[in-house]
Amino acid sequence: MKRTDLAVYFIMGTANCTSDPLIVLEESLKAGITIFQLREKGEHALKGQELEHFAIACQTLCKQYHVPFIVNDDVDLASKIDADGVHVGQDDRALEEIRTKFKGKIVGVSVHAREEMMKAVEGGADYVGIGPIYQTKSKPDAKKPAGVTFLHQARIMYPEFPVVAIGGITEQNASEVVQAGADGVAVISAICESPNIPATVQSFHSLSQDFK
Ligand code: 3NM
Repeated sequence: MKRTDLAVYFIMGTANCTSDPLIVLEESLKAGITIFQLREKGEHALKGQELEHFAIACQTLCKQYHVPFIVNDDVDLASKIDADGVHVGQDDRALEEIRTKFKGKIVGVSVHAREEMMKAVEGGADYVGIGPIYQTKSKPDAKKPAGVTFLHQARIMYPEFPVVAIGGITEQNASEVVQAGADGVAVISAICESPNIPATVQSFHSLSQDFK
């Protein structure tokens, strides 16, 4: 993958939307998000056939706009519907196993410290997600906000490796993470709760361009 693919990384599941999630996704795709991750979590999360149908509907929209479609955690679903990739955390299956299963696809890994970052890069990840940078209300079990210190170190350690920042990123604070070295921002609420999705996506885009 190219580092520019991470510029505006939209993450969403049905729990994150107050209106029709497919309409939110299409509006974001039209506005120019560069990559999309389906992250279906929470008490009322879709499961089984319903989840698969929803995932395929998201995937179909992403294909129309030539935007990579990534599935969070659910390696079996990603594989079954032939998603463009998977994103996994530190508690998910071993990276080596996933890398083998998703040959030629995008594999993203969440990392929080130097050792995790080294393991992800050596294990064949295509990109890493670093967070939470700021306080987030979208992930109840998120770690403590870490600010941009590690993000900045990660960029120094790996000048060319694709890195996206996540957690509490808004139009107001996004420039700080891009300045610290992120190739882009991964957001849930900034887009799901935006009163003007095209303007929000555009503001994230212009930041990544300013710092290139
Ligand atoms: N992962 P919002 S923070 C999905 O730190 C996710 O790894 C995180 O949502 C991590 O943009 C997070 O609304 C939630 O803060 C991001």
